[in-house]
Amino acid sequence: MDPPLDFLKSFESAVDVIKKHITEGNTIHIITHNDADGIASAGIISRTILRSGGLFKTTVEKRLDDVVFNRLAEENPKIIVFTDFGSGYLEKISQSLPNQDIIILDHHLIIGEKPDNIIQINPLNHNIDGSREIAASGVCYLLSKMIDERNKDLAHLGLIGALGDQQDKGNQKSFIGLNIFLEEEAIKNNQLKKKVDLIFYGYETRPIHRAIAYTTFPFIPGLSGREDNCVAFLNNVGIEFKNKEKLRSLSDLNEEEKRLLFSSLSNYMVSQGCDSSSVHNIIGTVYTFEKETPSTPLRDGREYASLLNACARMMRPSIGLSIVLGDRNESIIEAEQVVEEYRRKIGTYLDWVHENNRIKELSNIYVLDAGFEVDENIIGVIASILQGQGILKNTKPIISAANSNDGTTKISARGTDFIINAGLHLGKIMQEAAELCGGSGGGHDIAAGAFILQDNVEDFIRRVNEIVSKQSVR
Ligand SMILES: [Mn+2]
Repeated sequence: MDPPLDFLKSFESAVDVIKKHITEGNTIHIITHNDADGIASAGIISRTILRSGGLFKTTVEKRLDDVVFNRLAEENPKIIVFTDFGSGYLEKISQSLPNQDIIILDHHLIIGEKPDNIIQINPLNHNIDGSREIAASGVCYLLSKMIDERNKDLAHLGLIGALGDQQDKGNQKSFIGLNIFLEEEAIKNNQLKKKVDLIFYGYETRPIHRAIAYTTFPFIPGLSGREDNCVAFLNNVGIEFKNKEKLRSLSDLNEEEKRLLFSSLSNYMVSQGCDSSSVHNIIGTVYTFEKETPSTPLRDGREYASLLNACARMMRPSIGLSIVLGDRNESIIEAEQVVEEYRRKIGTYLDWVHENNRIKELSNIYVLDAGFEVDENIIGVIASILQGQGILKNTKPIISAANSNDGTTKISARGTDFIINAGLHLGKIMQEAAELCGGSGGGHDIAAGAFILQDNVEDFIRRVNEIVSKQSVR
């Protein structure tokens, strides 16, 4: 399926503007969001400019606010490209940065009318579902290929954001919509191979117990992050994780062993209170990046996305950017250390949530108010994991909150297919509730966020609970 013509046409002015600035030798400033999609997006654009002989400067931001806009206005670059955010801040961007070319490459909720001095590429303007059918990295890939056809070898990188933003919403965790177009291009270029199997990271390359322990989505209580428990689990169900002295990977298991592993894991998850849909999530489409070295975390598309996310969330985005730009030396070693710390942090936070019974159930939402106990950069990941475990009811979204040291609170909201079908749009709910509390919010229907002042958290939660009951058509 090719991208619709009106969508492709919307890229033309951006292509011209970027080419012009490359030719004139101007440094192209890229500002991106601090998650896997943001890093992949900025990486694709940076690599495109680099290949075209241009200059770029890439910075990663948690959010767009006056601090960022004032700094950019002061630097006064000739061109700024916003990737994976921007559509929620059209008016602010236009007013704060009137003197330069502005390009926005985004797939989030568009708030307000687009001012004339901004070029915006957003699938939502073309009846394409930006939450499920293409991520910002996919938009960046399409732009990259239009700047130079030879960049079609970056198609697989365009899918990293889709995996990071959990757009694998098709049958057996496959892609839908325009992501399939990218997938086909990547397969044609021999960059990508797919198959349906157990979904644990490092399917071909990692010892089984480690593959299970290292996987963040789905997060299996007691096994994820716990190599020791995974070894005990395998011993218990009678699956040899060693063949003589060689550790076996999932691809070494025969069909019968795979079935045994699946049914044992399912039974275990059910005993832990997980629902059937989360159990099914351990099987899905595995995306292998064929040109990456088998022993590295970049070989598996989901693991690559998770690694970039870790770099972003642990405030080391430049490591992730170097990797997308092509560094396969120092950056990999550093990234693996960051991932290790990140995994440990997530485990500690989840233990804290469970031990202290921190999830409160209100009439229409679940609430996790973590105060200062969870890093604001990681609260969204925690909300996604809690939501994906299938222990909470799928009829209510989870709204999580973590305080920052600057007096604000980061809110992350995560929904389920059920509540989206019931008519909820979390991005719009975050926008409305945040505005009523003097903050700002937005995002996708199924995953969204907001920033508010710490004093307003209670008020905000109360309003969200109210708006959910109004918006829902249940
Ligand atoms: Mn995104």
